[in-house]
Amino acid sequence: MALFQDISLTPELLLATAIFCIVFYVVKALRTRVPKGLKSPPGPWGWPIIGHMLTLGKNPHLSLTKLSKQYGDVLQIRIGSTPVVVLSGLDTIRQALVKKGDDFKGRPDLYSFTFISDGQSLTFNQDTGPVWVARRRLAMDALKSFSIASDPNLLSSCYLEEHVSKEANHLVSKFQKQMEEVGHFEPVNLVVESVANVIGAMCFGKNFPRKSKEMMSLVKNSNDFAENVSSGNAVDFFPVLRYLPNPALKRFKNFNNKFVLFLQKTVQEHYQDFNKNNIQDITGALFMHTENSKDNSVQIPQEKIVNIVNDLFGAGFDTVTTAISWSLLLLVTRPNVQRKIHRELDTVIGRDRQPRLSDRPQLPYLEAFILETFRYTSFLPFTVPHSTTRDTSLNGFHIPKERCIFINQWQVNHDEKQWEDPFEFRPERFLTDDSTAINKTLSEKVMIFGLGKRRCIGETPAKWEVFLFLAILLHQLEFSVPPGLKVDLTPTYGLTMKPPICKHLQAWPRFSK
Ligand code: HEM
Ligand SMILES: *[C@@H]1O[C@H](CO)[C@@H](O)[C@H](O)[C@H]1NC(C)=O
Ligand SMILES: CC(=O)N[C@H]1CO[C@H](CO)[C@@H](O)[C@@H]1O
Repeated sequence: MALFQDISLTPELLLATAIFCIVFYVVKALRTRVPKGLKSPPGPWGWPIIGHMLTLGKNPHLSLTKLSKQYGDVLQIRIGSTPVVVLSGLDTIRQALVKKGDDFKGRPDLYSFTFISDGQSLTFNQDTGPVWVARRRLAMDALKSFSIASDPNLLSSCYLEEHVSKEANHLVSKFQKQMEEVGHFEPVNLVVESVANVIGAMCFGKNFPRKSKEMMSLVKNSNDFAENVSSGNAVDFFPVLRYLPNPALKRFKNFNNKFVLFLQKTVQEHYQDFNKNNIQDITGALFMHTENSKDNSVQIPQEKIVNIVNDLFGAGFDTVTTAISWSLLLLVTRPNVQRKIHRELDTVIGRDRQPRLSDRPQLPYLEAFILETFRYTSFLPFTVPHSTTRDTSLNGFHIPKERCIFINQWQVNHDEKQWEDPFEFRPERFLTDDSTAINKTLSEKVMIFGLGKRRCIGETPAKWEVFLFLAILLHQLEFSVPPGLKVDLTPTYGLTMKPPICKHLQAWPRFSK
């Protein structure tokens, strides 16, 4: 073995060996004790100090999907010195988040989370006790009442339909105005304004400052947020980055401060005209709850009631905007798919009236398109990180208390064991054999809203909102890009993954009104 003969015991080699041994024993000593009959989750070898940070790279959802093929559904990596368990596979994730929901419902103590909503966020705060349960319930009830619940006093079927119809028609005009003036447009900046107005109206009614510069600049800079609360964000795992000059962290803190200030101001203005006999929006419902809070079994501290609106507003505009932005780019790059949606709208709705929420069951192809957009883009590649609330086990692996858990939704949506040709965009896959309805079994395999105790509370309103926006836009317009233009669909990694900015979208009226 010539190779080994050449290596003599130089001082360098001795030193290197010594360091290796020390690191090895320290790491070994830090390993948690594993109960009998269980194993530690497997994973690749990681560098001292940085762990698997380099392995994660720019697209952690892709690199962790690759690792899951080698190490399985429950694997462990280290980011810096923090161990992280990564879950893949729909069955394994269901087992954790649904069957063992209480064990996996926690949130880790991450540095970036402490800046969100003054550290009081329902979504990012570590609390999972009775106060969190009561806040989550209150948020769900208030959201439901002022989005999807039917209200006999309204002309539309519900608040959501009223607000979305109005904003979608505005959006059609905005697109057309851009077409007349410039001949093309960048859609996201126009979409985000419309979507913010919808959640703004649900949260604050008439008190939402629709046209204020402050509001617009906030919603248009939401990338400062989404790119920095992602799973595997370096600042969360390498404390040293907090003390070095860090412009991205500064922007993130700045965004959060402005966001809370803006919402506080809007809430205060709203309180001036609060009338408990005429509740018209989510904030009103929350004010009402603070008044009645003495009769409730679990006392939620006053300041933690009204700031629930921060979570709802924050979760409500970026996600839905991202869904609609991806949809538009997929439509212009797949004219055949767009044609099929147009045909369905013409057959079912015709041209004498607008699409409504109640048309949804009769528009299965549009529904299949939305599901395929969720699956194919998986624009929330991971859920918000979870953590274990106690020592637990999964698939025979021991997972200790307070272990940070990443849930790889992207992997679930591209799993070759579940999907035929997962990398092809094909809405038809979700239709039943006769193409008249959605295959429910298959649609339930798409994972983008999480599962179990932390499942998104906005899932139903979000799905309805995306549906109605797209139905109204596509009923009136045909979208395209100039012939020959290459549209880049490479996403930027983050909590929500966005497509690259495209300034060349075009929209053409389908019929004169
Ligand atoms: C297409 C749009 C949306 C998607 C894809 C989405 C997805 C998600 C995901 C993946 C989570 C984290 C689940 C977990 O940690 O396991 C979440 C949490 C949450 N979402 Fe959504 N969401 C959307 C729209 C909305 C809307 C419109 C609202 C409210 C107006 C909302 C409110 C929330 C809240 C409050 C949480 C935190 C729940 C908790 O931590 O207990 N979401 N969402
Ligand atoms: C739904 O899809 C699954 C999997 O492709 C298939 O086995 C099943 O027959 C489909 N159901 C209907 C009603 O088309
Ligand atoms: C650490 C990190 O992900 N920083 C990102 C924060 O967001 C900005 C965009 O607003 C990115 O440029 C940073 O890379």
